[in-house]
Amino acid sequence: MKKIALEEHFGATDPNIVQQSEEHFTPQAWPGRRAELLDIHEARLRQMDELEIEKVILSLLAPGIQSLHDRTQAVDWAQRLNDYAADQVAANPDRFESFAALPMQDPYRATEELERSVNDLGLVGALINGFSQVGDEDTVVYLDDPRYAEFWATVAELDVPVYLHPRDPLASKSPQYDGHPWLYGSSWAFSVETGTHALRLMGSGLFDRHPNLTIILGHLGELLPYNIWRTDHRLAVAPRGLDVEHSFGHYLRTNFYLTTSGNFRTPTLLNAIQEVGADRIMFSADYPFESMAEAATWFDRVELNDRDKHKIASGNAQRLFGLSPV
Ligand code: GRE
Ligand code: ZN
Repeated sequence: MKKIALEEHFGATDPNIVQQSEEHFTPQAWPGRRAELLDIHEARLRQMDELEIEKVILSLLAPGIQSLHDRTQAVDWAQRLNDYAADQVAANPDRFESFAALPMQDPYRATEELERSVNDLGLVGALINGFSQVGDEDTVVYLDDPRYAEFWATVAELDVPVYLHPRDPLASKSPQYDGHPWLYGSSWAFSVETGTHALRLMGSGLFDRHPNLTIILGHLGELLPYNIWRTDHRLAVAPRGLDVEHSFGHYLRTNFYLTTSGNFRTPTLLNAIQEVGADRIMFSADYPFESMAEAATWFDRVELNDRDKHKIASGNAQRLFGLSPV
């Protein structure tokens, strides 16, 4: 089945950001993954052809710009990497689009860079890797912070989605993981961190101020579809100061889209469909951190009615990003 995929990462050596991903691989696996991150038009495209992935929306690897605590460096690298992304799309616009990377360390410059990326470079939205380190390594700022009020107003005005992508929490702020390094990364901490970040956005009233904002979450919703009923159920009894217009379940079904990136599990997909509906789920792989072939062969074999399967494969992404039919 023809598919669009939208959590598909690239790296670069100028500026040299690709090495950020090294910690996620064994020394044996790293050289191959590094090459896959740096490649766009060769092995990646060949696999897309084989697997009927007709279009890919590219994004920078994680944590990317979000960990560059020096503001000037964050702004400079984001600009250069977005220029690079736009050049890659221009080299094969039938098969590639890209999200922008944004220097959230400087809200004003991040807003400008989003406008430049969308209006001048033709990028389709932004992918933000969770909180940003600002000024020094230990200062973390989440996207519900009041400093981002203008940024979110601009996102709403431009009417582009923001992909909220995982990063690890800082070890200095995560005693719950002490002595258990296997809980970091994509096995567990990524999802807890990102699902919690999404709940912060909901609880901050962001979607009351901007009811048309669209946030995309990968990995079939970073644990949220499984637990959202309970979260609302308990908040109704003990709101602890929460003051928003709707339930979190409402925001999840209204302001979020979920992708299948890195979560090729049919019962989990069916649960997500039951919680948010097949209109809000989109195929993705999470290449090269995950296998494009595993993602595609799993999805192609999932037993689902044709209409919903087509929506998840490509129809929803086509509509959300205004893409031409694949
Ligand atoms: C990702 O970007 O999704 C990712 C990483 C590192 C390891 C696994 C993974 O950045 O899925
Ligand atoms: Zn990813």
